[in-house]
Amino acid sequence: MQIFTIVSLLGAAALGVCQSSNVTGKLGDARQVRNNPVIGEVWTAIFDSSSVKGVVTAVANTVGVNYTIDVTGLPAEKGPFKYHVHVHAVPADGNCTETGGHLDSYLRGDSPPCDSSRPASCEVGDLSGKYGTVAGPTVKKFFNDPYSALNIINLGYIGDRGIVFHDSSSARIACATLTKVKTQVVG
Ligand SMILES: *[C@@H]1O[C@H](CO)[C@@H](O)[C@H](O)[C@H]1NC(C)=O
Ligand SMILES: *[C@@H]1O[C@H](CO)[C@@H](O)[C@H](O)[C@H]1NC(C)=O
Ligand SMILES: *[C@@H]1O[C@H](CO)[C@@H](O)[C@H](O)[C@H]1NC(C)=O
Ligand SMILES: [Cu+2]
Repeated sequence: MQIFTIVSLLGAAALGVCQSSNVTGKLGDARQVRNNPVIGEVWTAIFDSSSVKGVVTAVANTVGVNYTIDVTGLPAEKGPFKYHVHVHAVPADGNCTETGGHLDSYLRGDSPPCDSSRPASCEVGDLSGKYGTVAGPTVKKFFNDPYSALNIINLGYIGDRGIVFHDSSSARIACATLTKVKTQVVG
């Protein structure tokens, strides 16, 4: 009886592991982006609240997007911090709630949490799930996300959407909109 119980518990645990390792979007895993129209095109989200200042830069790459986080003023005692691409831009009043939920183009949802060893299976916008949370107060971090797009026809399009930082209670402590940097015409 005891052995039977242990065996069924182990079986249930193994099943749980199997299921969670297969979690993906309703539309499947995110596809790598290889059709950005202008490689090297730069978008920035400028943070300039009373506390958090700096910039998150997104550069169109041959595969996905190169992100650089360069911010300061995150209240270190409230970390670690998560950061995501949310669906909507930040409105004029700066209310981060109005950026909506994570960019989740493949309809995965955020539960169970992103498995960073399978980034294609995570919400496209769940950047900290895929590439790690950050500590404050100052962050400098670079990563490439193959699933983010700067081609508006792609599911993973991040342009004109909000970048949001959350503290350890998930409160939205800072947000800014990714905006295309005007091309400099050298002449
Ligand atoms: C994942 O799903 C596939 C197909 O549904 C199945 O064959 C495989 O055993 C599953 N893998 C795990 C680890 O659950
Ligand atoms: C993106 O980052 C990779 C890795 O550092 C680099 O090789 C590549 O040139 C970068 N792409 C652009 C467009 O800057
Ligand atoms: C921010 O927006 C949310 C959702 O619309 C609203 O409930 C909340 O009151 C707003 N906060 C402020 C400070 O305006
Ligand atoms: Cu978020």
